[in-house]
Amino acid sequence: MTRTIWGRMNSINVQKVVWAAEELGLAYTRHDAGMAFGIVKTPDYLAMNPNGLVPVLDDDGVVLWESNAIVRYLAARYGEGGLWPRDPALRARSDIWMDWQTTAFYPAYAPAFSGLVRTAPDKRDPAAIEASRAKTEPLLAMLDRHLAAQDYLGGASFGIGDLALGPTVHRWLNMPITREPRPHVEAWHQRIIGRPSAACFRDLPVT
Ligand SMILES: N[C@@H](CCC(=O)N[C@@H](CS)C(=O)NCC(=O)O)C(=O)O
Repeated sequence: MTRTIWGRMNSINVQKVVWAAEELGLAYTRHDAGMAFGIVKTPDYLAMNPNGLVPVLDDDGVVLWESNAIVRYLAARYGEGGLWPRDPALRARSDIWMDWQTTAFYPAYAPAFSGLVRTAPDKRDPAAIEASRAKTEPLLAMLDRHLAAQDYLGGASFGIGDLALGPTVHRWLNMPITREPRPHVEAWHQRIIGRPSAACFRDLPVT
């Protein structure tokens, strides 16, 4: 049995997958790939992921890409009754946040992140950064209201939604930007990064 993850650890999408493997107690080997590490446009890599992005998982011959699909696969295969609740309604309540991370939160916050963290000060576009901040805050307000009533995104237990959204919110809370106080989001963030499995990303610099 071999399990391999490709992807650099400063990618939130790689963090999701590595965190899921850690949470499930799975053994794996990780190879850096993407950005400065290259690899993602080589023929061998494109044969695994024609999209040419990280992460990729090879779970003993089951080769997958798209981070949320990988997290769902790992949870379904190795976390039945835990990360993958048997009740479809319970599962779906956490799953909602995986799609929300990809379709709502990520597009809103990404320009601010790439502007403030991955762009040299003299090349930054302050208007784009401010527009991104202004789009992200209402989403955090909504998240804060949701988390006022429950400890985890899907309800009373840590789940796939927390795994998928956690690294992005962790980044937001650790990047150099002015933020509105969000007490329930901040308490949830502390709760999820306090899990032993979160050691794989919580202390890494935001780069
Ligand atoms: N929807 C994809 C997005 C994958 C993606 O955008 N990956 C980025 C890193 S977060 C990437 O590969 N960037 C190019 C690179 O690292 O070379 C997923 O969730 O896996």
